[in-house]
Amino acid sequence: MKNILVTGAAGDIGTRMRKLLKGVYPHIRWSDIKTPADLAPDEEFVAADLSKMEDVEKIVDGIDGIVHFGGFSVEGPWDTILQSNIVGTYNLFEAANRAGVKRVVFASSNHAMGFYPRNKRIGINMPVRPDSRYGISKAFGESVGAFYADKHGLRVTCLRIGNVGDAPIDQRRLAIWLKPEDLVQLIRIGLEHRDIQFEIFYGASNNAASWWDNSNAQRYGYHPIGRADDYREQATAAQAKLPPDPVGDKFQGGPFCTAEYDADRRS
Ligand code: 15L
Repeated sequence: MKNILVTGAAGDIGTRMRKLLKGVYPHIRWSDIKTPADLAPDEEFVAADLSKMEDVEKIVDGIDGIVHFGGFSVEGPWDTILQSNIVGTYNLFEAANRAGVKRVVFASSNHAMGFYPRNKRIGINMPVRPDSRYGISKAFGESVGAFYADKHGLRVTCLRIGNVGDAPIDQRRLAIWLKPEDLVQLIRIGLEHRDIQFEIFYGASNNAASWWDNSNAQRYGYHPIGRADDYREQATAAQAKLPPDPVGDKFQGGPFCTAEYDADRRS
């Protein structure tokens, strides 16, 4: 992989990856709808609105592999999710396929599975249970990826990312924390491992409290170095300051499950 495109360059994860992926590939083109504030002079940046196919065609030109973080990264109104994540992700895969791109790493999310209860260990062979319009868009993106892999031979890796940060910040994040360096490992497996055709990995570090079976990623050599348990005390203290959330505390997706929740009104 020589020429890499990374979308979502101005977002939180994109900003971290701009530092950590520097020098890993000979040429990285960064893209986002807005220019990152801290863009370095040696970084190639091309602005694109993913909902516009002509923009997407420009950014994928000459690219071997894509890491797709772009789009709307939390719950939002339907039209925002529709344009940024549904139309945008479709455009990305369609343009990539037409341009002869070989691989795509798609940033999916734990919110595609958010309505599984926390006491259930889940793997990659269980039906999606999105907790939000955002989660639906991530499940959609995984389906689009599978379609382009199966029908057109694109090599696709979907990362169901938990929470990327310097440390887990509450009880839920003790289970789903992803150390940025571990995300780099997962991206590199997706872009480089010769056996990848279509795979789903959980984007989580080595977390004792994890509710995900990530053996599929381990099969491809993933060895996370982050250990959420090293931060247990501070995460537990931070959790103690939060108000109880009877819905969110029960489900893996946490507050994404709570927002607009009224399933109990029928009982
Ligand atoms: C996500 O998918 C979001 O992009 C991020 O902002 C966090 O909310 C994360 O999930 C999470 O579940 O903590």
